[in-house]
Amino acid sequence: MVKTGLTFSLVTVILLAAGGITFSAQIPQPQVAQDVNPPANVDGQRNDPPPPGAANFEDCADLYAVLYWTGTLQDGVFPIKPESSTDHFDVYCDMTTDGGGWTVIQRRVDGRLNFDRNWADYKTGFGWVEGEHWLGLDKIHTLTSQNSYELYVELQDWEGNFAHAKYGTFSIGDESAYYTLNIGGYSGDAGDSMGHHNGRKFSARNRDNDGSSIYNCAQLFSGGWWYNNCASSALNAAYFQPEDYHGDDTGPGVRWYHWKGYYYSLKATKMMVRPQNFVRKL
Ligand SMILES: [Ca+2]
Repeated sequence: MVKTGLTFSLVTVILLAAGGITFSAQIPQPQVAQDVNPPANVDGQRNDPPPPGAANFEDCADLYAVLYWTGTLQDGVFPIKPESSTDHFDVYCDMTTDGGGWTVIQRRVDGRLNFDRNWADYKTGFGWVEGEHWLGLDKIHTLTSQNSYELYVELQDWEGNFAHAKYGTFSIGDESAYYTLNIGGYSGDAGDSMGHHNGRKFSARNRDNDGSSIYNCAQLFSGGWWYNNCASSALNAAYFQPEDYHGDDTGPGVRWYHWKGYYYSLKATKMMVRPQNFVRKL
């Protein structure tokens, strides 16, 4: 009984500390997917309304403390609402990697989702929150402009190896600034393959804002990115099964140059963001 009382009072403190959360607010429950992706012919974003009484968590880090103190901490899909956003939207929360609290903004797992898309799709987002997904440049801007954020990039090759790159600084401009990338403070074991793209505008196949006067890099790589001339990283690029990929004979694939070189196409990628002050908040 003492333990239960203690737990409840801690929850109470957390809820009160979070501010603005009434006791009628529900603790969001993850929407557990049976499959990591829906069938390949389904292509659209979830647009479910938030659960009744859903509290306004501005990102997965904000949600982390409540799930932690209620003993319900797990990865999954949750509705969030950044400060300047008018609506809730679903995101995938990684609550386990490197201390958790990460809001996923990009994920590839098996190549079934087409990333060779125009500006409008990169702006609004596409795919499935629980599977292959691009959150959307407007939402990434909204997230990363409400606080100081860091970025975690997780990579997997076809031999079962993982590597990661962490950036202590990450934000992107708004559309009028072409979603310009601001990134720095690398650490990790994958090598710094996004530093080359710092300060670059975003490009998609119908919007060439890259640093090459010769190429349309987004068309060359078949995916949108903050291309320079052209890329030491390109995580939205054309996806290949290993039997279909033959190095520079095939062309660029899902690239992270400082880990695997220019002509290796990765199996899986995940990009996710978290406020820089996340650890200090707990
Ligand atoms: Ca160009």
